[in-house]
Amino acid sequence: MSPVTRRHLLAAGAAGVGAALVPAGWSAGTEAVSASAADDLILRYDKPAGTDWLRALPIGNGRLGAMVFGNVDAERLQLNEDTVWAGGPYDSSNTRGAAALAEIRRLVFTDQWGPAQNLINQTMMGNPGGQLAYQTVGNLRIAFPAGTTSQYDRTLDLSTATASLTYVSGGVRYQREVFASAPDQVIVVRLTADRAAAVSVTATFDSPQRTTVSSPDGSTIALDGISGSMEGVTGSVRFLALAQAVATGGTVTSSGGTLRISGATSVTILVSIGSSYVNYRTVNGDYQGIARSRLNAARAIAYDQLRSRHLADYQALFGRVTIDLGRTAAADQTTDVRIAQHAGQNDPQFAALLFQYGRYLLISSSRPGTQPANLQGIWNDSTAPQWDSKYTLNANLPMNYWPADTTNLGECFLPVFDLIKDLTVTGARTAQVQYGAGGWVAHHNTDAWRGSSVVDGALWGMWQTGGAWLATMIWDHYQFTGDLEFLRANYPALRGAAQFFVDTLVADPSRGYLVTNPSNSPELPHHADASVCAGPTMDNQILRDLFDACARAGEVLATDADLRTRIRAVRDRLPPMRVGSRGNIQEWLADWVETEPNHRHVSHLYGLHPSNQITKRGTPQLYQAARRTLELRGDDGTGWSLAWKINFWARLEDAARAHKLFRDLVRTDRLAPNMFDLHPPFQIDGNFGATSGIAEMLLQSHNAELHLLPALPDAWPTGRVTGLRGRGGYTVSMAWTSGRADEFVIRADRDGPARLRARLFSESWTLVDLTDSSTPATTRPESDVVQLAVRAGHTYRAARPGATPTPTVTTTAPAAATATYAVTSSWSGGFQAEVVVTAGPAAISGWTVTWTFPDGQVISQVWNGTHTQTGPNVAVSNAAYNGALPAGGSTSFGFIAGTAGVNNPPPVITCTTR
Ligand code: FUC
Repeated sequence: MSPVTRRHLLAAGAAGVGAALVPAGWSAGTEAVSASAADDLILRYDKPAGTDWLRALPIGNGRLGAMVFGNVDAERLQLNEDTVWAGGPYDSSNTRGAAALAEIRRLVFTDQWGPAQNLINQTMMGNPGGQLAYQTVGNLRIAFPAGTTSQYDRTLDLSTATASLTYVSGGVRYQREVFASAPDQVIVVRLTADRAAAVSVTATFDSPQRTTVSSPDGSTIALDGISGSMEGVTGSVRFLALAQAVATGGTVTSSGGTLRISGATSVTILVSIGSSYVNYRTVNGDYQGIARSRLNAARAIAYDQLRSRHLADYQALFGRVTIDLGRTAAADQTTDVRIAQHAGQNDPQFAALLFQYGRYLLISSSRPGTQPANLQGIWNDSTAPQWDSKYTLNANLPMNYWPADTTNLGECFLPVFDLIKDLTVTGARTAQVQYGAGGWVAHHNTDAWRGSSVVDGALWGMWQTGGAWLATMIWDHYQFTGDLEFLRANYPALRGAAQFFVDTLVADPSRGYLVTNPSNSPELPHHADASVCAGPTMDNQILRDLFDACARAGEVLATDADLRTRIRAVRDRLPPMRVGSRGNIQEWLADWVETEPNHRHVSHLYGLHPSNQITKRGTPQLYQAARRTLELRGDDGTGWSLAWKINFWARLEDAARAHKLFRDLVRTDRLAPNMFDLHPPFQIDGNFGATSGIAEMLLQSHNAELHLLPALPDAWPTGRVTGLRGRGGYTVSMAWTSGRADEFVIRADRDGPARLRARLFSESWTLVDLTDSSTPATTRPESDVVQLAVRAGHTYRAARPGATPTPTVTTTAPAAATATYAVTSSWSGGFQAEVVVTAGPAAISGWTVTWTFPDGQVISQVWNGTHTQTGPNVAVSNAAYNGALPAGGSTSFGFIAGTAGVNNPPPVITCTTR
């Protein structure tokens, strides 16, 4: 159940119908439901989504997704399963490509771009010439009796990954709660009321796909379908969605595809979906068996168990990072009002919410074994979505995964490496038949079938380094984890990506450099209607990273010494970056001026972010030129373009400008009411890019050092973050007051030298190894840099003298703490309770209270994971509970101090409730 504080119950307004979304922006009602600090990780609304998908709330377990509309009398769960894609396995490679390559290259090198593009369009396009779309499964619709309602409150709680709804109708308080469980692979819908026998609903499936509906048994409905045909490829992914009701009290029947529940006190509807997609070349999976076995397994588990298993799984990931950027009364408004009014308000907590929303969306759309998050994550209501809701490699897919390692969700990255592995097969064929080359190649898009050829026309698709960019992520991920097995398993993909370019780079006749030809600087014409070129700057930057990654991985794995020598020789002949006549980073080999000065792609700053080839201290001239490039391109852009620019400005260490770009993103034309980023239309890359950008403002590690608080804006004067990750294997927590660092707490995964850069080190500071209480020896290579030898498993604390320490080892502090517990208010069928925790000898902070109520429900709530308070009386946690008031019973809660997710299991403190 979602926590409903008494204040909400009193303040909630009447339900209405959500307004349709106008693409150029939307408006929020002005009346605001009052929220409280307790709800800081909650998206909250006082109206249903109506028919507006961008007001519905996303839930997901990586594979299954749903958009929950929260309409009082007509609930809609728009359903997705991440392998339901149009078409089926296909081989897109164009066998004519290799023969035409020499002539295409000649045309490009002699600046005959139009004829070159024509020839590419004739000989290099994949077959089909476009890729295939990710598609919806359909909808589960739940009809409730119509009636007048009041006290409507709709939420998405990021700390529990649960969409909830409550309202009062006919004197009865109704609750709805929906979550997608990863451990049990079902979507769980829970309907309750505070009066016995008050829940009566019917449920049906529908879909825009080719489907049939049925009632396989007396408590289940089914939707059996097959994905659509597209681009001449026959739809072949079969899917089965099942919904089964389990009721307490009342009756459940199912016939003719309609599920009827009447007179129940509570109902759990389990939604299970199976798909026949096995992998990119096999679609004969037992989709019905999968759907049924998941459902049968989940049915055997009590609702409370389903919920606590979901919470344990989700919170183990989500709880690794907490963030507090300060809070103002602006956070008391509903989420849509906060977005609509962001420009005129100081609402630092919204940055924390958007940051955590990105992490929530990644956990919900990308788990080990699932498909990677596509352009819309896993949430798509269409059979023909914009840009096919696939994987665009020239900006969007990489951006989706920028926050994966930095915000401590490394596991969520793994589906990308599976996709890369598939592309090493399909892309090897494309490399061979279209380039006569070894290794593998992927161009600017791919899909569930791992299409690797050129698509959409030369102007957009003739870009060779999509696979190369993906392959660089193998090395980057390894830098965070140090996982040798991972590196060994993925090294062949890295080597194959490099091999392709060793085989295909050609010497630029006028300059002598080795360059890609044909390629482009993504989607930007350098002359009218001409984007095709040789050796665009972005390609050269990506290839430097790829060759370095491959060579260094080969070294670490002690393999391929000869190849390494060749790769390094090729690398040294790549064109260097150049400063153009306008003081900018040149985007092409020639100093051309882009045809669209404000184009959304700023590809040639790949070298600034995500790469590290342009740095403030290492390449000061290029750094200045990168600044100038961004000034020339301007701040405006699509959602993802703004998000990338937050990262760029963070890397330039310009906190004010990074924050300005963040604010530009929080506008009604760039953020939907449900906080989905708008290109427009909805594209999830902007969400992930924003989360990454905020992480980059707080911690950077791209330059063989941890740079702590490199771009902290004035707008977040006092705050705290825990659990960020840095390359080299560091987990970092930081606290600051009035713009000045109080402390950094750094845990090292591995032995080695650590370089720490921070303004703090130019002032006075202390450093201690918290694990053995020693004072590490340090050197000061620069005035703001401290260097020390760190040991695996040790935690180090650098602090401003006098700053209150945050305990990081938490097994003793909570045990020494005491707590008192009291019911502070009650209402029909529920109550609100309060706990006051008193620290032991040491002050404690950064704590979580998990409430476990007598019927086994776990409510992880209030300032869960984010509230930080220091001092002897640590503070109060409130929880609301809708259920029978326990009379004199015993209620327990777990208490965690320190960094959530890093702690040992919390001790359980038992209190008497009355
Ligand atoms: C690239 C971008 C577009 C859009 C699409 C999915 O083509 O240039 O802006 O994000 O991918």
